[in-house]
Amino acid sequence: AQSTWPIGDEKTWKDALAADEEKDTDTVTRHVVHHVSTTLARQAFNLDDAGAYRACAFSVRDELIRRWNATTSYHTAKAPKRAYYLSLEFLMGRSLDNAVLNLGMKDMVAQAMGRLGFSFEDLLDEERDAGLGNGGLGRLAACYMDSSATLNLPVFGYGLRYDYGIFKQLIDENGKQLEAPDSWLQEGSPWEIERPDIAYKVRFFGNVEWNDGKAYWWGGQEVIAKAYDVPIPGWKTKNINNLRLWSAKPIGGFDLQASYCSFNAGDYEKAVAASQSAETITRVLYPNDNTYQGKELRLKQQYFWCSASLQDIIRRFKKLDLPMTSLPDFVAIQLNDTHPTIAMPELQRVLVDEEEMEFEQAWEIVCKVFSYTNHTVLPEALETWPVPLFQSLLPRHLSIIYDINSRFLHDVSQRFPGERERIRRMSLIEESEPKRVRMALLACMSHKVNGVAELHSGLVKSVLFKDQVEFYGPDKFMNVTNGITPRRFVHQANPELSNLITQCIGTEDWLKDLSLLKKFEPFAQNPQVRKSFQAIKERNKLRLAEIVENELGIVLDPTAMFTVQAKRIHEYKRQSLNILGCIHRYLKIKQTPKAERRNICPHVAFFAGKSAPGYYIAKTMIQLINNVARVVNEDPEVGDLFKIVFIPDYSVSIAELLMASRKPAADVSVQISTAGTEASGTGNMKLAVSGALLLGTVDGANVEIAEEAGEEQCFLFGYLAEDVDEVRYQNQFNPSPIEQRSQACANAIQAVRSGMFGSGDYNPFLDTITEHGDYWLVSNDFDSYLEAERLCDEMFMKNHAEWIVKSMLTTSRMGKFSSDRAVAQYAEEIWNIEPEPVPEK
Ligand code: T68
Repeated sequence: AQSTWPIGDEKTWKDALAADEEKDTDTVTRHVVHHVSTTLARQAFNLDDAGAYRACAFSVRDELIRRWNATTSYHTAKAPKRAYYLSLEFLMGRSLDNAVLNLGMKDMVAQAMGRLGFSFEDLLDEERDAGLGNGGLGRLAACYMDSSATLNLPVFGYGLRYDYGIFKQLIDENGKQLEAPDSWLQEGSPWEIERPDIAYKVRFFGNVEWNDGKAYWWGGQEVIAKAYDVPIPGWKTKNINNLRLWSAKPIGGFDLQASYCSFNAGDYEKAVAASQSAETITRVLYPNDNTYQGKELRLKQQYFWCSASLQDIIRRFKKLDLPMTSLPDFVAIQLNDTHPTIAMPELQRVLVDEEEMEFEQAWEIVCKVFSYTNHTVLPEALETWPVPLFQSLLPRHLSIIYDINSRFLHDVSQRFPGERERIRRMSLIEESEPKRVRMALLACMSHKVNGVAELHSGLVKSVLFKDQVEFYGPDKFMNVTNGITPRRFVHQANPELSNLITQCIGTEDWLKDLSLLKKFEPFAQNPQVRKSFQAIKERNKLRLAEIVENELGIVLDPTAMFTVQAKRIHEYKRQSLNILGCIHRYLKIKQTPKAERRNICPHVAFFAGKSAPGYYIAKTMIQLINNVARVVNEDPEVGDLFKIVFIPDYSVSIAELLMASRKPAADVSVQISTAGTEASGTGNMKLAVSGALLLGTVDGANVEIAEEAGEEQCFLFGYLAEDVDEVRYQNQFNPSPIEQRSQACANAIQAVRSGMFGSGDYNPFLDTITEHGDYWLVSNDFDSYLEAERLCDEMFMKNHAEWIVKSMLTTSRMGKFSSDRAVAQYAEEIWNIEPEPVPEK
């Protein structure tokens, strides 16, 4: 607790602090002007929107920091158990609108900016997205930070401060994806606070020496991890949590020690080069999702971040002056996928080598502290690091892993005597050439392992970690279905819908208790509210159509059915099925006699998403989508019946636009992964709360969305997860001709091969379906997909009143999918932490 007043006169301090806390439109206006003239060093006459945004952001940041200080001192004094969320990705998107909403300052700030001659809504568009993530996994981490703060939970995030976030996607004149660097820090970010006082050394390479049974790791390369803090405000609470991002710096600027003695050009240049090599560690986010690449620099990133975070966690714990054995009573660490698994042997190293604890006792503590979230069952995404790489980069950790493994395998062989095959499967070391460290099996030694949707968690137990469930027992393995923050994805993104809900149910509380959405359900029977709901959707669609026309020059019919598939481009996500379905639709329109065309439901198919730069097939799919779009959109015979729009450079902000809709606007949410491959999906939730009906496979969280909304509200199709293996086997070893699997699919593919959509080299992609066993079941699911679409069209066209009811029911029944619910579950079932609201003064 704060005991004595620091220096000077107590009254002076208190008056000044109190004055600083007063907030009204006048004070906000003054603060903004203050930042214009001092922080930006500019004058009113040359202030543009970009400058006004920055000044505004700096004044909001001041308020964030004030409250953040209060939370930090309160939590430091109270020292509750905390949870630490370790994620290599935090896909935060924009912060200004979210900050003013959460602080309850939106009207004030908007008025202040209005007085100064700026439209607040326009200023919001000046902000660059913080794109420190690839997709669902990174955005999930951001939603969980938002919810933790909202629930007053003492949760601290740790990640990396990449100089370059996810690349910017451009589409060239041939429809191909190009990548440009995302230098998001170019103008600096007002949302981070540099902490030169918080820095740790991290070692790589070097040697391990043994002395008296004790290990010493020395030499190699040392790098500094420097902290940058991002304050995380919660909805209508004084609590502000912290996200700490590490940036790599060379020791002592650049390695002066090496260049002091013989200060010649050669040494100096070497020192500069070494310093650059240190900074390389946090230069750029790896742009792959759901694949494992195995680059040395990636493992360096992982260890750098885990080592710095653990040093920080342990320093905080040590202030409590308690024995290390009580660490699990104060610290819970969540591993967001296997990326931070090296933190487990690292904590073991600290406990054994530095704190001189017994190996067994230390490992017990490690297992109690950690828990692990799995986000995929795809084998190509599972991290296994080559032993020689580990040996050179982290020699001490490798020896710890070997120690743990031999004790573990000893236990396994006691439990399952003589089962050599089982032991081989369960070993932390894969006996391949070279040998590899299986990170997921190491992460499974933590005390809780969870999947991210019911179906996925089931597969985690029955397929991926079957042996582990048999060994550890089923209690360790659980499900926490993902969620999304309703503040960003309903209230901010779809303000008109948010207001309608609030008006109807008479309170705003649903924004922090999303289960209250069910009170909106009866209004589906109220014609007046139905009309308003429909009008909001129509206005949102109209605005989206305007943006598409202005930005891409494609004219859309806003009354057409808008379908949206927005996510990373991946074979398992099957944008392939969607685009081949589009080709089928196009061919059918062309075959339909003119007089009968008015029976066709007008359609706009939206696609958005990036491909990993090295993922050839995914890039080919993007090219095909763009070239089919070009042909269809320019065909006068088609007119308003069908348009295809690829929105380039998908980001959190574009998601807000497409899914909910500051101008959003989907009628149909397209979630069509091969059953059993999409762990959860979260875009499906974002679209559903804004009333899009689900057109999807029985996969990931689609299952629970359909359960909640009622299957009558959804258009489900395709093979079930339990049947996929068999179909796949047939495709591979006993394939029927593609025409038999689906004539419509064969025709669509034939149209592409005929050159109808230009001369791009689509064959390697098409061959995966026709020649190489159609691993993702595109042809097998094709006809049932078309049938689901047909039902969907029919209802939209012939029974739009019913459609609106279904849409409202969907919105009302999505209460489960709040990230508040998900985080509360982690807090209670895994972390064992309690809310710690900062008391009112
Ligand atoms: C996603 N995973 C799942 N991974 O695909 C999605 N992977 O079903 C789920 O809803 C979401 O996680 C949240 O649980 C990813 O987004 C990655 O981005 C990724 C990044 C690096 C390495 C591997």
